Amino acid sequence: MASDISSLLAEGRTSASAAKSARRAAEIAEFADAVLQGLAQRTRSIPSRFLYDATGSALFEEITRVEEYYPTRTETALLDAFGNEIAALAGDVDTLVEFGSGSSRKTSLLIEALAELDTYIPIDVSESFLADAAKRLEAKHPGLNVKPLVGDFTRTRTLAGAPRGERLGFFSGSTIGNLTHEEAKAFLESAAELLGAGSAFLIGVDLKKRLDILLPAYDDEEGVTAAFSLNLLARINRELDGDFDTTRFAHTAIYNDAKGRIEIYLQSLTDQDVRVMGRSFSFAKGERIHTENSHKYSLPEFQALAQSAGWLPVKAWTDTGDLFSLHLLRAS
Ligand code: AVJ
Repeated sequence: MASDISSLLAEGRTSASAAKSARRAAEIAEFADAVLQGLAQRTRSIPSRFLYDATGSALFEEITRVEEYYPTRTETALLDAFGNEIAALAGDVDTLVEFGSGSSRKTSLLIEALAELDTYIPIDVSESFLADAAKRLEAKHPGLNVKPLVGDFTRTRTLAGAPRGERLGFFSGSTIGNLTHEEAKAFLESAAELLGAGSAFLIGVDLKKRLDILLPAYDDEEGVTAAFSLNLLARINRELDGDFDTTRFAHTAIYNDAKGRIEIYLQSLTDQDVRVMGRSFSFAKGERIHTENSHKYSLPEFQALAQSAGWLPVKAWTDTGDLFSLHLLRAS
């Protein structure tokens, strides 16, 4: 009997870990496809989401603490200063839906301001990240119902089991800046559908600004941002049997004025051949791999984009230095 039970338990464990390694294998296959395809193009590029593995996410956390990187502390200060006004304009919000469970510090400030809140739904691809965030926020806000949703928030179509009532979406950190205008519009449309008519949406958006402030934010003195970028090559080495020499590539950030965005590249410092999964790729000195975009918006530019996607601007807040903005929108 006892051995039956323990063998059942062992089987359960095996199938759980089998599911986990199947997910892991699918993730690596997706990464492999993106890298092999991205490196074979004339203008080489790898989608920015692959920057955020465990190491990349930890390095991004580090970026948010460097002096030159103003977005995180500025957005946090805006939530601290205007949380009550935001909450009053958002209405009697019952359910807060967060797209990509962000830093719990910012979320906590918003939760504290929302007096009627009873349910918090963070949506994120990382199950472990979600579990962590859920635990912290449950401990910090007793009585709050935390219902994590595992998945890609750009593809989430239903909030299964979420209470009806007033909903507020939250998308912080100017993560929307990773998307092109077209992708951002599609995301905003799907968020309107997901949250429903009458819902509110609070979005953190980085502002256009002087290049002497903007460029150092993406190329800090300490080299944390460079390490974050170069981790993509290290990840290829780790997961795809690559042989990138990370000392022979340099992180570069430029501002593309026509597109209103920071563009991040890894630039080859020499002529060199690199192997990935048995395939060879030649780099000429100066040749680049495009790894990330970070779009910047003036207030009216973002309001126009939101309106084109079915959201009415309610109010926008900025800091005194005009570095960062918070937009409150309502689904029409
Ligand atoms: C996570 C997309 C908001 O664009 O500022 C920061 C990413 N990359 N430094 C940003 C990033 C390098 C960041 N977002």
